[in-house]
Amino acid sequence: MKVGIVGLPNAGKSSLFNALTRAGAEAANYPFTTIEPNVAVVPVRDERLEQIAELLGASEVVFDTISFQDIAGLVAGAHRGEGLGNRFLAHIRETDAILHVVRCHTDDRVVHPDGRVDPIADIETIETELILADLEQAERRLERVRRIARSGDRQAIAEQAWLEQLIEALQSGRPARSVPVPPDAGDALRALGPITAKPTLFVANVDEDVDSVPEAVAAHAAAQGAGAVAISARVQAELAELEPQDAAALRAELGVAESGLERTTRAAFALLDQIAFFTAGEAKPAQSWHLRNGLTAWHAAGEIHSDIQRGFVRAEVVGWRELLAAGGYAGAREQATLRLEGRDYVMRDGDVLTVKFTP
Ligand SMILES: Nc1nc2c(ncn2[C@@H]2O[C@H](COP(=O)(O)OP(=O)(O)O)[C@@H](O)[C@H]2O)c(=O)[nH]1
Ligand SMILES: [Mg+2]
Repeated sequence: MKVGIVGLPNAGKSSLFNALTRAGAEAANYPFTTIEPNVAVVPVRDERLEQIAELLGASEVVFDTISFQDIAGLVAGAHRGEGLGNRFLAHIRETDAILHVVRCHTDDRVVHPDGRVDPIADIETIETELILADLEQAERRLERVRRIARSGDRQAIAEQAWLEQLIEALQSGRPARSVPVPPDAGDALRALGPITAKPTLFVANVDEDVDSVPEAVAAHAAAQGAGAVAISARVQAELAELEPQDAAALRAELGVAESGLERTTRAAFALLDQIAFFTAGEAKPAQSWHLRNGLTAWHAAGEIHSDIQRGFVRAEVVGWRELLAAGGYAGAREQATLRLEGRDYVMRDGDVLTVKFTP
């Protein structure tokens, strides 16, 4: 899963990126990977998995990862190529979700590009750029699809109708997510990849002594069906630089919720409607995985390995709490909290899964 971090210059994107990256490095047993200076693959720490690993005597703990990209350079006029805008917009198009960092803190030592602190105006500046970028892309796509539609291709005809509606919406400032794709238009959404249809999480970069999302930002997010979390990017970045004990001491002193970053990563997963499941056994790695909510044991097997999915026979499933309560798999079997399930079993968040398969 790839998440792009956007926001105006000085909003706090790099601070958040650094905090997420270093915290991830700290949580992992292995070094995180930096693909490019602005891309980091971060393990998603999950205490449930740590408990399971300890209980079962796992050989190691392997957290699922999430990749963050710090996308700088988004300014008013980016869709026209201002400040290398087009290149940055191309990066955003490749992400699964967007973290939109909004400056809410009032530290006047940090320069604001427009010389004032106005979170809603800032959000609108960014959203306008994203909408205009989508508009340009949609118009280009429409030209191509029109030509195909003329030959009578049904799917192209449906896609053309959708694109025309979409263009109208974008022109009046509404995001692409407000125009659903008709089922007969095939993979039109993937073909276009509109930025304003991506799930978005607003990150309110608040003053150190604030722990809630400003009302106006919360209302804006809610109106869009987006999430919102509050964080002090600077405090989180500073904490992430410290040794764990020192960080804990500073946190206590500042009264900062330890879960600031975890809250953000978790919110990002919830935003994408993902659930976590685990695989674990004695002297084997304990691993966490993610899967779209509503998918089945068969899909979960595919996350682990395509061979396991192909040879799927049945699944043994137990909730993480029940597994802990029973003291292990044997106990869970006795208490009948460990169940045999078929391929169509719908996975639940926190399930511990063992797939029986024929190689
Ligand atoms: N007081 C305060 N300063 C912050 C906060 N977050 C970021 N900054 C400062 O604002 C400046 C710009 O932050 P940066 O993360 O580089 O912003 P970017 O341009 O969006 O990447 C830096 O000097 C940060 O230290 C915050 O929560 N509070
Ligand atoms: Mg930056």
